[in-house]
Amino acid sequence: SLGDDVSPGIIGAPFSKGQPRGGVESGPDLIRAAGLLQRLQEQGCAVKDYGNLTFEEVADDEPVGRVKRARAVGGANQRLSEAVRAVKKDGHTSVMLGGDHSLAIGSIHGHSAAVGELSVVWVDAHADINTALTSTTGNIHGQPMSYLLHELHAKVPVLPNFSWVKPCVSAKDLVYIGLRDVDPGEHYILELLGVKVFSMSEVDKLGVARVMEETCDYLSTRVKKPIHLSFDIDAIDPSVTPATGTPVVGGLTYREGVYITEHLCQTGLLSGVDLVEVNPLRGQTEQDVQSTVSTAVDLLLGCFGRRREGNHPTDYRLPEP
Ligand code: Z70
Ligand code: MN
Ligand code: MN
Ligand code: MN
Repeated sequence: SLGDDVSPGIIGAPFSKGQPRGGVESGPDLIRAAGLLQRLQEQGCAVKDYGNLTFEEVADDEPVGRVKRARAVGGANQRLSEAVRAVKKDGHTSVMLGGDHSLAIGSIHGHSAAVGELSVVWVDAHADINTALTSTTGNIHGQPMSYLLHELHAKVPVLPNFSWVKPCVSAKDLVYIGLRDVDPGEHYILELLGVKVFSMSEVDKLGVARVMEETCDYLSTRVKKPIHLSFDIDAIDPSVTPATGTPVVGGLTYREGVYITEHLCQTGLLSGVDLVEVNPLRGQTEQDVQSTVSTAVDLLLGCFGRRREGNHPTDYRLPEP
């Protein structure tokens, strides 16, 4: 089966301080409890679970300008960056289970530290590219791409516990899919840098198959770089994945989400994955939480060779009568 040449290395990052709502730190354990590891093994993946990271409490983490909990976010991401780098050096495709989306700072930084230049596919309702100075909320989960892009380096102040962060992604190597809630400062940045964006309008216009073809054509016009997929569960429509901090109407269907992961898997270039912003405390019912978590699992299975037509083991033999 397709899964057997890729080996996911799973890191849990139970961290929520990039945004104000508790609950998102339960994401890693919930996604595991829904059977992620067993189901990856069943489809032929040699999966390794590195467990959950632990994060230091930070006393006196006072706002820096408008930015909230900078010291905690900086420290957690430094730890995550080292962990992702180690998982990549062990030969795995890194899988970071969040936690909130501020964790993409450490995940992408560590991935790039191990393998060099990356392509980044960011699937999200939001662009998460505010700088510390354009952000109106001060929540760092709305800012991670600003710390990672070379082109924004001069526009980003160095926050406490952020001095280790070095920009490692070029704007031409970034593609967004699923946007539908973009702040004015973010829209300005996207246009200024000429970032490739497939908002929900483009998904409607082109269909997801053409969006993925164009995404991969765009990213491979120069050299084929390893791909980092950063998937915010709020990219999917809240009718399917309601248990998340900031649901936005008009999102990707379950099938569009799964198709994105299948297509990226088939490139053979998928080298790191984030699955973030699953928050069980934001679901109204148990069914809300279950639907959100099982969608997260299915997106991850799609990243590692699951085919909807069915997978079969390579040693399958028909029973003789
Ligand atoms: C807004 C901000 C955001 C997720 C909200 C929202 C960002 N642009 N991201 N929920 N997952 O705060 O910067
Ligand atoms: Mn989002
Ligand atoms: Mn525009
Ligand atoms: Mn996000």
